[in-house]
Amino acid sequence: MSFSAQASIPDARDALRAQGFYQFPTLHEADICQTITAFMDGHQADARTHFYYGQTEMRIWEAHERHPALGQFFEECHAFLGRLEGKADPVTLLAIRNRPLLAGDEASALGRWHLDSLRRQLKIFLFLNGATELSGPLELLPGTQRPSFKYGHLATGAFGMPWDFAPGRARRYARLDDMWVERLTAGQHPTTPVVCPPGTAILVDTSAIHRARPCVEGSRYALTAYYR
Ligand SMILES: O=C(O)CCC(=O)C(=O)O
Ligand SMILES: [Fe+2]
Repeated sequence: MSFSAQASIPDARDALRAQGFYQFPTLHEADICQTITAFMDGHQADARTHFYYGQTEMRIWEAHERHPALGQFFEECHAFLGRLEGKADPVTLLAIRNRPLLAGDEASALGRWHLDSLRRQLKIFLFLNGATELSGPLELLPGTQRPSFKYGHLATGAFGMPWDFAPGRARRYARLDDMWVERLTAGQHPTTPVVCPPGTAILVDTSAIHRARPCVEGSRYALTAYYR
């Protein structure tokens, strides 16, 4: 069965509002997940393929145009969001593969916590081979997507000063201070790493504080459906 087959719209709405994410109750078909990871491993890098963190992270953009199984997953995401939001305004599908950071590359483990935007923004992730504590799970701080949290911290300057929001300025919320986030996780907002079996999909409001935890062992293959 595919990931959205038994999803509940009221449950998704409640979870998004309270926690900032909703885990779909059904795993995506194992054979389709395997087809996609094999496709990613065989992919020849092109202009829309980017590498980060000493080549350990590969991002294949416009993934929905590259294989029927990827196109079908993206279509299913649109259908679910259409039911949830009354519309789906898709941007693109990313296929992302992470392998362990290189020995001694401490820099790539830092500066990862961020918000994608200050306003509510939805993404659907599919963890094709699941995720472990060590393979670089998505982590987020539940509740930090709430307007009361975001706008409260906007006033403290933690997400940037008013002049950071001028066009062309780096947005401070795109790279949060690690120590500041660690204090939040030690207090009211413990982090939730999405440790999960292969085929797990989740819907996330990426205006919550989140990051991909550094991969130190194994590998993580994921799809990310982007919406406006
Ligand atoms: O790949 C991940 O676990 C999260 C990456 C991220 O920050 C995002 O897609 O917004
Ligand atoms: Fe993000």
